[in-house]
Amino acid sequence: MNRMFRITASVALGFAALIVNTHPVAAQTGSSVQADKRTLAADVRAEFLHAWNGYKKYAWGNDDLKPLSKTHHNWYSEPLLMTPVDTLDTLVLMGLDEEAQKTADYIAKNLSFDKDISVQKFEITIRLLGGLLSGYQMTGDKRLLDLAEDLGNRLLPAFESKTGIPYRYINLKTGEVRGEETNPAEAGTLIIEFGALSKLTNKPVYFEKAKRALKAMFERRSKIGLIGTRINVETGEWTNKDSHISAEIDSYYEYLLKCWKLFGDRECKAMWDKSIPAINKYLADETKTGLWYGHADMDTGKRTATTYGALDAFFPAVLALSGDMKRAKRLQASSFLMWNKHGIEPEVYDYVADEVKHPGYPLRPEIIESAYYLYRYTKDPRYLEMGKKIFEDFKKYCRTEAGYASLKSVITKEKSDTMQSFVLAETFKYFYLLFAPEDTLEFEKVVFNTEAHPIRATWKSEEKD
Ligand code: DMJ
Repeated sequence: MNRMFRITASVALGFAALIVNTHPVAAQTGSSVQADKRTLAADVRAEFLHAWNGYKKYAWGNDDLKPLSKTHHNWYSEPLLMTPVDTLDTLVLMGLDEEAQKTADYIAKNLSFDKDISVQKFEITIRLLGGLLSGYQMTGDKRLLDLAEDLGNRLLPAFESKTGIPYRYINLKTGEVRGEETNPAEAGTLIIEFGALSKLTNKPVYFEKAKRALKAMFERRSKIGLIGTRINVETGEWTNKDSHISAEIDSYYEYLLKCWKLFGDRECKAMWDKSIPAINKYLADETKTGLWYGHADMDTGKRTATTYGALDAFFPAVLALSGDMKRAKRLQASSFLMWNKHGIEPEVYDYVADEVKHPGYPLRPEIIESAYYLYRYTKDPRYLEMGKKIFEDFKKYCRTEAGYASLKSVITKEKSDTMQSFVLAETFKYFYLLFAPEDTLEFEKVVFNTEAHPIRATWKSEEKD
């Protein structure tokens, strides 16, 4: 188990034992939240198990748990085991080795991609391809890599458009594509997974296709260096020119930077280096409450909206990873301000009007992901305090008898009947990693995909400076 990450089963189990016997380190640390770290990690792990066991009891073998009705939800006409695949590496990281072993066995025996269903390439890539690859790296179970390769091959025809920008949907059995209109996030958030697949199978084709798609998107940036929200994969024309770091664009930027970090690819670094000044010039917004990132027209740079939201909260992590700690810290402070307005962050918030625009909260991880990065880089206990407050609110408002439920409204706190797989893949993982001992995962040696699956470059990096 977990050979590639050098967290052997015994070390992981040793950690499990440590968090039961709490406190010897606590007395020496000074800060109270530092002292609480082990207790918090144990609490996160217990709550993760509560949600995972709810999925197992009421939804096993299906994609997601419906935490209020205690039933299940499948994305397509047949399940693709979204939750087990997305959760596997969290089980390993939490030292739940027996559970991880059983889950890996179940996936290997029951998951088949030979299905006549048209799937959303982006979601399948970040959740399933990413989950299978990190699961393989952590367990050494070759069956997971074989599944990943089969899936990668089935997704490849989606790249066959005139521009090289992939179609949004592809039939897993027939290879038939649809969805000519796509967005930068869906088209440009593929290279970690496809690139890692290339490196692990020694077949360059996956990396090449994903890189071509990323470049095709970058090359269509405006004269002032911004990209839009929607694009036609056949014509390469923008169909929506709203520019921002939010939904439909967000992880495109994340992957420009991470492509360089994981593969040492200098072209990716150059694309990031050329993109970030435009983001900071036209999208960054200084207000009396701090630093935010809003919306602007991609051609003129003119401000079109002063909204930020739960998804945008990934950006402090990316800024920190790029070395821009100053903006990262300031933006994280703004995310936390947004969180505290109602004790849970809304999907969309107008930072000038101080008004919630979209009140839902689907249990998103981004704010805690950023707290984790900032804590790892600064060791400043304020990020532990932040994580503790977020976790307490998360438990208070979202916990149900069967697991955790999204909120219809962060204002009324009314719940809705969904618990997406990213809750177990990302939200609980980042909470846990924030509080757990640092050697739980070698942060500096992995690159997380956008679904929080850590990928480690076990191959020789070719170019990195
Ligand atoms: C996840 O599937 C990924 O983090 C994606 O990049 C954005 N949306 C969800 C989590 O909010």
